[in-house]
Amino acid sequence: MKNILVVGSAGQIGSELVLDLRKHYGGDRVVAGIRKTKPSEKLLETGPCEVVDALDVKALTEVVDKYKIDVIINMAAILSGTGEKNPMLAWDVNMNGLINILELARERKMKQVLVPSSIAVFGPTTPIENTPQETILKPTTIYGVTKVAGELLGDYYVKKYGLDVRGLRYPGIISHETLPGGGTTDYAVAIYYEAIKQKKYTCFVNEGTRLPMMYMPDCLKATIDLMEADFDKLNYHCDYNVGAMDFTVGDMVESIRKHIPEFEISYEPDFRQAIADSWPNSVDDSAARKDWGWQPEYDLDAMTGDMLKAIGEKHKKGLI
Ligand code: AKB
Repeated sequence: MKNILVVGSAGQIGSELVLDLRKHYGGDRVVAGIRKTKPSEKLLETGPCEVVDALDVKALTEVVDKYKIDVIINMAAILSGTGEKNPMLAWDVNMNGLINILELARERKMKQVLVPSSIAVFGPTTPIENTPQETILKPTTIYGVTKVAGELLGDYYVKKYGLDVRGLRYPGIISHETLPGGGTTDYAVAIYYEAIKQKKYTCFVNEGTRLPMMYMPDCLKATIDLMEADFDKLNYHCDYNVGAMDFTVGDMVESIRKHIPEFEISYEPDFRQAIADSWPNSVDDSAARKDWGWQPEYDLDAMTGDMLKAIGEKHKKGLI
């Protein structure tokens, strides 16, 4: 049996991952680590919640010992947009937070650490279409720099200490439960909320911007599938490409108009356009498919139907 701590449980992925992990492993075996924000009712009702900041080693160690944690999932990160506004903060949270977790996992001989990476490891000189698993990693954002360093650091702990560290390169993640914060791909969530609320949206990247994206149910599946994969079958550790779908903003508009024909869009690209332009259009995830059976389920239209339904219900109840 595993005792899991999710650091960054209030975030877009963490908040849903904790609930999914609790279904798989049992509520009391999955501790939601929250830094400042008040945990949601769902998190509080389904299992333990503790204040955890990866930069506070003493408090982190106390929680790990209290719950006999042997698996840590580190979902705490400063994303690409916020990172460009505050590079030192991004370095501190993304690198010092990570090494604190890896060191504690090494000292306590933990079973596993999951360290998410991102398509932000790629840069303008990386092949843009069907980006290979092994390729040029020269990002132009501080977030990307920390993600490349994080992948290498995780791999180092695997080789040097025999610690089981794993990670996947998330594309933009789209969900309706918790809003993302500070990322470049946030437009792909905001567009659905504004389609329901205002029937119009001003997008901060242009119509032709194409990026790899994934719907949250696939993101949760990828994360848990990788956690469960047989270590001996892994040819990579902290850097698996995972694809699901890729589309332009224009494609999203078309998909939304199948449900809301009057939806209007305008474009005011800002500094995040250059970040989006430096990332791939699509990724080659054949290594993930081969090594641990990765298989996404959702395409753009299936996701759009689901997103609009869920956000529409929240809107009707006056929750947004
Ligand atoms: C971001 O946009 O910064 C993130 C990511 C792709 O890692 N969503």
